[in-house]
Amino acid sequence: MKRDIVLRRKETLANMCDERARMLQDQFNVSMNHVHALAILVSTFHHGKHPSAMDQKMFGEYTERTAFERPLTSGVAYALKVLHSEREQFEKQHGTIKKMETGDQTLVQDCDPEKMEPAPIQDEYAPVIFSQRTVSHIDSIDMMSGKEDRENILRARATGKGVLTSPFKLLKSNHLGVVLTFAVYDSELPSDATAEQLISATVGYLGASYDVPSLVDKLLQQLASKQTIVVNVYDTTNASAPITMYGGDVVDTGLLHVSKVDFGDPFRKHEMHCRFKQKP
Ligand code: WA2
Repeated sequence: MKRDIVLRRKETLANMCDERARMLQDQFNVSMNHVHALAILVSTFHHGKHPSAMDQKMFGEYTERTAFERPLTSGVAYALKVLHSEREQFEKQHGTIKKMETGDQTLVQDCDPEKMEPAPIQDEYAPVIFSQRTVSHIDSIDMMSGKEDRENILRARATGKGVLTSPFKLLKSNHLGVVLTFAVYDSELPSDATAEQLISATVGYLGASYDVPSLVDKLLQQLASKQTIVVNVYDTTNASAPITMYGGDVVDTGLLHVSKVDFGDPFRKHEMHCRFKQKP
């Protein structure tokens, strides 16, 4: 009898956890597909037309009106690939390329574009030229001057796939988040293109940021399960050093169920951990 109850409890927890993990994965997948489509939009109307048929006003309006298509994202932006030899020309047209400040961004004045420093000399840069209003604070910032963004840009353009950062503190946010990046290429590339071909055909990077805690909260709230179970989401890419993406310190209440979450980047691994709030 007691064993039956324990078994039932275990099953209930597993079902609730798997359902939530699948919802999170599905919503992420939906928004990833739309971010991919935005990369094609920029390729078609900004790089595919001379002169460009796109500007900040159009990008801002379009991304605002289609925000419902990208659940869990806090904003999207487009950064241009600029070589050092092109910097002067670029800055004449778009203004100074700014360095990403990785200090205490909780202070709003630290993000004041007037007070931000020019990017130091590099081989190349990735300044943001178009942004959704919700992330307009990254306008003109060289995304290659941030460690996580830079790694994402390099991996996105060499693979041609959508890639994810590990969780890190986003600019102007107090939470951990992740960034999804798609490279934009100047020509249709063969499906067997080499990394070198992909890198040299790159013209820019379309990225989306995910403020994970607030967005996962919103998702779980819809399920009215907050009274019953406690959910944590981890980046387990480095199995011996998991990074918390969502949830607080764990309190051991006995049962634990682990559901896999696939965010579509085979380089990263994620798990959802679920526990009952109360001991039986
Ligand atoms: N977007 C928003 N907030 C951020 C951030 C970011 N990256 N990085 C740190 N805080 C334009 O991959 C190209 C977006 C980067 C894309």
